[in-house]
Amino acid sequence: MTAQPRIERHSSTCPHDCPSVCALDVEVIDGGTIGRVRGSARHSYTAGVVCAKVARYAERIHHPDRLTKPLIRTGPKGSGLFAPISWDEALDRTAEAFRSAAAAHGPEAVWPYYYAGTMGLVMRDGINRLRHAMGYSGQHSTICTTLAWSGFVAGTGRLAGTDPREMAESDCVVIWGTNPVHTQVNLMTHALAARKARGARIVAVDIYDNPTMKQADLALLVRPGTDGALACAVMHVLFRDGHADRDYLARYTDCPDALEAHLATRDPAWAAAITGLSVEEIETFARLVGTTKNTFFRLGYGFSRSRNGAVNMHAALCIPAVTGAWRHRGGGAFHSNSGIYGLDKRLIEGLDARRPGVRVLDQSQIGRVLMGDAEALRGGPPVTALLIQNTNPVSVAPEQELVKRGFAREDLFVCVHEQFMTETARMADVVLPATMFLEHDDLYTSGGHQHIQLGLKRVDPPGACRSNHDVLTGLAARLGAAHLGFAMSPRAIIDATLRESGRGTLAELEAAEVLDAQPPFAQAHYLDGFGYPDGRFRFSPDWGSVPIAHDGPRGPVATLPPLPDHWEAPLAAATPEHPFRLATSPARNFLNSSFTETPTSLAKERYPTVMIHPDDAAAHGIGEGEWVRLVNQRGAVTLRATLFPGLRRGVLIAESIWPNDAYPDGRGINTLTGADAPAPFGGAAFHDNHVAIERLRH
Ligand SMILES: Nc1nc2c(c(=O)[nH]1)N[C@H]1C(S)=C(S)[C@@H](COP(=O)(O)OP(=O)(O)OC[C@H]3O[C@@H](n4cnc5c(=O)[nH]c(N)nc54)[C@H](O)[C@@H]3O)O[C@H]1N2
Ligand SMILES: Nc1nc2c(c(=O)[nH]1)N[C@H]1C(S)=C(S)[C@@H](COP(=O)(O)OP(=O)(O)OC[C@H]3O[C@@H](n4cnc5c(=O)[nH]c(N)nc54)[C@H](O)[C@@H]3O)O[C@H]1N2
Ligand code: SF4
Ligand SMILES: [Mo]
Repeated sequence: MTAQPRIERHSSTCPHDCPSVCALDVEVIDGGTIGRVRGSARHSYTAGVVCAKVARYAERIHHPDRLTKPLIRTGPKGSGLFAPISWDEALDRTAEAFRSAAAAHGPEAVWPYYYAGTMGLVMRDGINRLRHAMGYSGQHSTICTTLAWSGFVAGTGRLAGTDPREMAESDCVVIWGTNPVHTQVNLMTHALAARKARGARIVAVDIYDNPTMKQADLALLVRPGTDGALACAVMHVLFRDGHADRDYLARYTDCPDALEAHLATRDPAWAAAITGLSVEEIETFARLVGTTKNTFFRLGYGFSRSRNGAVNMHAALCIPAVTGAWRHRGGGAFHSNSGIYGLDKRLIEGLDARRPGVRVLDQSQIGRVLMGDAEALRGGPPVTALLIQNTNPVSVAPEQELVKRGFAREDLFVCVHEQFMTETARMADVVLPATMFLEHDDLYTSGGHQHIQLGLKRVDPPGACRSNHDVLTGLAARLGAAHLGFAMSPRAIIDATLRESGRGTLAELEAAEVLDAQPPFAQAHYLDGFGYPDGRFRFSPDWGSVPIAHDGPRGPVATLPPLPDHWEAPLAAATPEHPFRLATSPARNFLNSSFTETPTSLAKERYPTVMIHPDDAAAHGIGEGEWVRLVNQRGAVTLRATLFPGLRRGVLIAESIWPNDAYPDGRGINTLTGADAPAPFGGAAFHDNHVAIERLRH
């Protein structure tokens, strides 16, 4: 007779790089095996829902291919030949490599490189403590949020907005440039609840008829990078038809008269020619948001991933300032709440140890940095040693040809701390096995809602896996990096961080499960003033001094349009040689490059494809499922075509970031994407590419 398994249920937090930051209920079977993972029904934003990827997390945490031992390279770089070594030896070798890099070129030759594979603050950002304590090169984190945040804060002066739960009280939800059915499923829960309860209309704005667009009452299919034109024409109609809230404009905005005059020529016919929408569609959208005062604008990341992305984000954000939607419950705009928490990060990031004048390198330009591009190196020494946590640049970073050549450099030492043998780990000299979120303690904030949450250790890790914190502590001891944070446990760091931030204690948070940090209504709706000294929304931002915290250099701000507009100039426009515009939108079953290792996600996504309009396919003699090559000045990618009518002609969509080696010649989609830094502060224009498409004959 077999004993009944013992099932415990624990609360946790999804650690992945997703605005939803779901509160989880996790089954632990017999103290060590993860069972079902559900969305917490007690959490006001998660509301009992998680995405399918995380519901089947047992596949990822108990994956047979997880790294469980430190490894050292035994064959040529990238050969995949490694031998197990002890932790002491692995950390000694890594510390020794960092010491010799610093001895030869100064500490800036070492570049700790990280991103948000875990969103836990201790495990994600602790690497900065080592960086600052040692004077290693800085990282300007541009790969995801820079364009979007710059555009939003340009208008509001602060990265915050309407409580996303207020969507339930809205009569019109505009889902603009995000595909939440794939990327943050909980947004749909709240939007659909508004529709069900009060007949709210759902509008979606995207460049292909994705599953979010299919759920919309009004689906606006724009050409890539033209959202600024749509926003301008909508505002033109609002002024023209008396839907501008002139009292609000006078009290809360900087230059409504200049805006109105500027928009006089930007009418629906003008925007129709640019966006590909009909005049009727633009008029319908404008009438809807003009007559529905409590319209909720949910502005996503996707439409900011173009070289004019900050301008487009700002332009869309100007609409609720014209209608005065911010005055109403359920109205206004929301992009990210990352600005509301005000946590004191000194202990986690070692900000007090930071040395002035240390160079800061652009994360997205890792290919250029490693290939010795003098501008990317900011005139400083070469990078000869990397420590990588929570990111997989040999897959996700633009300009992959440079990235791969850079990682292959014989004089470069690379230590990768990972959960799986990713493409980046394969290029390493030392590979260290990492814990997963249920195997370590961490603290989380959320971009997509307003809670501070915990994710505590619930099971032991497999094999010899160690947490990011433990690796950093081990390296700090060997390198002589002094900081209080290296002498503390993650729990002690969490407790101290909460206390020093006026957010209670670890024990209190553990008892309460979550802390709701939502600012009061008047503040969230900016009714007590926008985040600029005069309290006014900026239709005409001073782009050079937008108040977002970042370490990078400023882009060519002089060229940015002074008022919301269609800014064509920086786009990778279609040309006779490269007649198609390519976007690399997210796949449903992968999360960036994570979950490309789990069997169910792989089975559902099948293989890399590019969507093409059937008429374009016919014009190029391309049939369903046939092999094609996408080509631009950076390289060529071979994948299969799939015919999709829900696209504008001349537009291609390649969903996902498959590993390079999922493509027949080992070149993945980021072979084609660029790392040039868009205005005003850099970023990565993943959806702004021009390419040619060629049919391959076999
Ligand atoms: N399943 C899944 N979930 C994810 C991710 C994933 O890869 N897969 N990634 C996670 C991460 S790191 C992030 S930052 C978030 C991002 O999530 P989102 O905010 O949703 O942003 P994107 O995924 O970049 O793109 C969203 C949509 O923008 C569209 N788009 C592209 N260009 C334009 C344009 O010019 N105009 C308009 N209107 N739309 C455009 C794309 O076609 C896509 O449908 O998602 C997170 N969640
Ligand atoms: N073509 C194209 N490229 C893109 C995008 C796109 O839309 N199109 N999106 C971009 C965006 S928005 C982003 S954010 C980036 C993200 O790209 P990545 O930073 O690569 O994103 P993730 O897949 O979230 O996580 C990376 C790795 O972190 C590891 N990891 C997770 N938790 C831990 C941990 O606790 N410790 C350690 N040591 N490792 C851990 C995971 O195993 C995973 O391999 O990709 C960008 N690249
Ligand atoms: S929706 Fe996002 S936060 Fe929620 S479980 Fe899925 S990946 Fe995690
Ligand atoms: Mo991202």
